[in-house]
Amino acid sequence: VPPPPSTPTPTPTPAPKPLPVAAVPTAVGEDKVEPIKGFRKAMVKSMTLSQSIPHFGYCDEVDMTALVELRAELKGAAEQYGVRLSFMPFFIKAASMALLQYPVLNATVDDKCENMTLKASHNIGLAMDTANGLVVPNVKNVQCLSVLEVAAELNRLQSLGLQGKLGSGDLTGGTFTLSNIGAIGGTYAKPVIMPPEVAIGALGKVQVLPRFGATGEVYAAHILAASWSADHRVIDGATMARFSNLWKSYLENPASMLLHLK
Ligand code: CAO
Repeated sequence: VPPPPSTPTPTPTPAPKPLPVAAVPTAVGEDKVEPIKGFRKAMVKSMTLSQSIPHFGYCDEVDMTALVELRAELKGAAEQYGVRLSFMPFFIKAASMALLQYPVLNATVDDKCENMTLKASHNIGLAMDTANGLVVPNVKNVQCLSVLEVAAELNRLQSLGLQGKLGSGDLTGGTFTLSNIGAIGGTYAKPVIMPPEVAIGALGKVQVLPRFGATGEVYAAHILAASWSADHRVIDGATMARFSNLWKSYLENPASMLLHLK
């Protein structure tokens, strides 16, 4: 009699692992309803309004290597006047100088988008992260100010912003906005236009990255990414790109700003 066919013995399925037990039990708190008021309420209004604007986006990178050196040189000199010199005053002044060539970007449009006003003053707004949320004070008449004067004004606005003491004079009348989100982090952003303005730029964190020099050598470059948004009903992409090129050229070759400084 042949032996019965041998049946393979099934491998036992391992017992499931027990769920990890948290050493410290986490309490489930209560949901909290917060009224939307103050600066946040203002943001609801302006950002809802801006949703009706068709945004055109444009990004480029700026080699800040020369400007990083220049700022390091000038920082001490500014401190003698009690002024803290970050990159922002250069970004703002270069924007104003480029706006002189492209005034259509320093403009406002009316509610029905029937009229555009090219603004005589360059009141450059800067998005500011404060304890009370996002505020956008502006530096008035940047076209008439030196880089040092822009820096001093920026220091004043920043200190008022931190104390929650910015007044409506500083918060209204902006004509163009820059948002230095790179002070917190990040590279690219998608900035939202502050109506009735027509353009805004967001600046990323300056990063040290390898880039090629004029003769093909690799060097450690300080790179800033800039992301622009423009109101595509009234601004075409070519204008935004040309403005960005000029702004970038001032920052990449800060000595060239001297030629046009008044
Ligand atoms: N890349 C690298 N370093 C940066 C930088 C950047 N993009 N921006 C700022 N820094 C540096 C500054 O040069 C400064 O360095 P030092 O100590 O060596 O001088 C330091 O970081 C601190 O700068 P700061 O933030 O105090 O000053 P600032 O003039 O550069 O920026 C302000 C001022 C108000 C724009 C910024 O503090 C801020 O609030 N940014 C956030 C903006 C924001 O929230 N945007 C989102 C809007 S949409 O919700």
